[in-house]
Amino acid sequence: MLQKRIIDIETEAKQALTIIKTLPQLEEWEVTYLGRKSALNEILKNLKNLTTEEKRIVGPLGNAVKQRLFQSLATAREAFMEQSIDWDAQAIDVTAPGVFCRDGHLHPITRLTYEIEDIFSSLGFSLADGPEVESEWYNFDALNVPADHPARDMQDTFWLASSESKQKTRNKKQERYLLRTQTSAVQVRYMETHKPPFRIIIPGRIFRNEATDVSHEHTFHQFECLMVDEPGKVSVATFKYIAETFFSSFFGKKVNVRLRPSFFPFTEPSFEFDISCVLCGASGCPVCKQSGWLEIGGAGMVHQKVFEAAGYKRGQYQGFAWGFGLTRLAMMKYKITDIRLLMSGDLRFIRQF
Ligand code: FA5
Repeated sequence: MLQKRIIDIETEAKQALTIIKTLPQLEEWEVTYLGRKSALNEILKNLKNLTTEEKRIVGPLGNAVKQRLFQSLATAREAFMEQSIDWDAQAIDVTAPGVFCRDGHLHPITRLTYEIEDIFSSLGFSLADGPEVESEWYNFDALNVPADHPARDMQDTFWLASSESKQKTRNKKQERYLLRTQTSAVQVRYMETHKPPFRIIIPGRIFRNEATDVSHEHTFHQFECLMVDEPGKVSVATFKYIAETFFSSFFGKKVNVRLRPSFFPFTEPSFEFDISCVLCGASGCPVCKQSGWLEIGGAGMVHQKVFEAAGYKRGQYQGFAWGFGLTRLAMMKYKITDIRLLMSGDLRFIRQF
């Protein structure tokens, strides 16, 4: 009796399918014949009330009919989809002009950073890094710049509001935080966890609370170089050689380096260093103000107090450090006349590189 009912359901469902004209009608058909409350589903749900003998016949038959109805539904749905596609509208016009898609590219500062890293890595230097939000200790104290020393005013600082932390510094005063004013802040961080000999470069973004003009930014990039070894193995001459090799490779022509006496609390002796003007070949031009030299950065032999702050013994090691403004170097390389353009985010400017 149930067998006949199932076969009748299948016959009725297939007949109903032949007169369906739209997709909503097909959905209705699905609910009627295959839905949760459909007659076929009711029969299958109540199988448990049948005798074992009946179950053996009704179960497989009910499931087979269900499968066949699902198959019919899929075929009908596919036919409806085919009909609903407007093939003419889908045709591709191969003569239509393409949509222009502009390529992205690296920012000139990023490109220069990679270029400089490549040159230094060919000279055996490895890369080091540090946080932009730095403690007063690494940015100043560890670099031999005491709190009340006028040298701290050489670099105007962005202090972090409520930067008084619960942590005490090594000299027992409250630790304060700032936006690092120089990549030199990474020196002691690195030395605390590494033993000489080593040679590293530290590229990075730094911040100074100063008024901006064509050659001064509040946010710019520096490049630091630190080489430390036993006494007698690293000297000012080593620095000069590395600097000349680097700048010659960077500018693709022979560049000379000149040192002038200067003062940095973390180096002794300290220098400002210039390179021979790459624009006029040191013969004198408006860019080098007819001097034949371009000011590049600061340098010196690492002060023994800096080594001590890192946990090395006084006199145990010797090394040089130098740092230069990467942003100013980019200006020279690409002949950019206003430093503020580089961080302006103005795509008309950036797209020229
Ligand atoms: C320093 O920052 C030292 N940390 C450099 C150093 C490293 C000395 C290791 C000794 C040993 P200074 O403040 O002079 O030094 O800055 C270095 C370079 O950053 C400058 O020569 C200049 O090229 C660049 N610079 C400084 N201020 C600005 C600014 N406001 N905008 C753009 N570039 C700047």
